[in-house]
Amino acid sequence: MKIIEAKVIVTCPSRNFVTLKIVTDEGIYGIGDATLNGRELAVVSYLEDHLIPCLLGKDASRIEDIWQYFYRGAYWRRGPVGMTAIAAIDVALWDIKAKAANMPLYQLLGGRSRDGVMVYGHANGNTIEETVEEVGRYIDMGYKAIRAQTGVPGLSSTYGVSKDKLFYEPADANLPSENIWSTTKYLNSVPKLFETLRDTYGYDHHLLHDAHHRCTPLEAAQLGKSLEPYKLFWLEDAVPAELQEGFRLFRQHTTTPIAVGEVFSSIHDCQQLISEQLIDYIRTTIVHAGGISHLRRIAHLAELYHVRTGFHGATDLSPITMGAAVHFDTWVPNFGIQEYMRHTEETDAVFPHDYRFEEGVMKVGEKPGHGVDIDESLAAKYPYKPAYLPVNRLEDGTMYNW
Ligand code: CS2
Ligand code: MG
Repeated sequence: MKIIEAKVIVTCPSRNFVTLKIVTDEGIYGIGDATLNGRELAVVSYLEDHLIPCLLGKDASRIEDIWQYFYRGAYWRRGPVGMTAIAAIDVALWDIKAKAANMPLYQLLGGRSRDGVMVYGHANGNTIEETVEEVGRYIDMGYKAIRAQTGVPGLSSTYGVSKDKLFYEPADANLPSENIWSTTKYLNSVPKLFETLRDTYGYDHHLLHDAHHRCTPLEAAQLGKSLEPYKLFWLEDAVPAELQEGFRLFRQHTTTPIAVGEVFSSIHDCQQLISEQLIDYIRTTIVHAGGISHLRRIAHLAELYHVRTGFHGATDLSPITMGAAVHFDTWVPNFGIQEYMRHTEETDAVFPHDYRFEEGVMKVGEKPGHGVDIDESLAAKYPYKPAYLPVNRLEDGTMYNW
């Protein structure tokens, strides 16, 4: 089965998405997500100028060999741009193989381990009262797990609090907008949010929180300890994880479960975190961590150390990634939870799919492949729009983590 065409489709229904479509000489095609929020065109060029010329003519059935060819062959290994490009090829080839076998992707991976995959939604508000109300809305929508983010008193903006409640898109300007941050103000306000949520709704629902890379290990330890009474499902991205051993200081002080990894692009970014059991959930995602072939390696390593999956699933990951992730989640033995930020109607129209949300879980479809397609003529109606993620400064002007 020869690859005779590979093209990159850039579209912007509500936000930018990059898609790779691979066509074979047997008329079967597959699609993969290549979206890297705020750096989309870097991946477009990496694919069009460097990978696609080497891809044409290859045997589409040789998924692993092609993955190794582009990983080892790049010489300059790892990193979000290269691994997102490789991921797009990998997912498109798995889509093709499953279609050729006439089976849904989860069957090709090893069959069902569960009927539905538990997902969590994003509730946010400018104040604790607004956020508590939003969490109630997600409970009414049937969610069993809800992430809660709220404004920080004294700060004009913060991560995770959006203008539009249901659809949070952080890439909000054609040049980076500047946010101001204070970890002290943040640490003083978060525990009150979860105390209020537990007082209001009790302990029947999972609550999650994303600290979005804003703490040092000691600050994360303080935060984790302060949240222990509220029994979070996880505290996410509390510390930037370049220094994996830094999580030892965080881990030793708190029993609040730890999740990290949405910005990771390979197993090497999390090997120590997993093997030293410094985390409970790994957040790597199909689109940014080398595709299904590499994510399987990460999930198998995690399984050895009691670490479960908790894949990233924000709106800047296309429905292709969501579809492939729900297949992966349906199979993977050490499944934890799947993030599910709803895409807009325009996005869903460009990417028709058969996964569906039912009473707090996501159900996978039975169509051959990952069950997601792209409507190219509709995609063409939404040209690329430059959009940057915000940057963050401390109150004294110091550049900080967004
Ligand atoms: C967030 C994301 O969903 C999450 O956990 O960390 O919204 C993240 O900010 C975006 O994906 C960045 O593009
Ligand atoms: Mg996050």
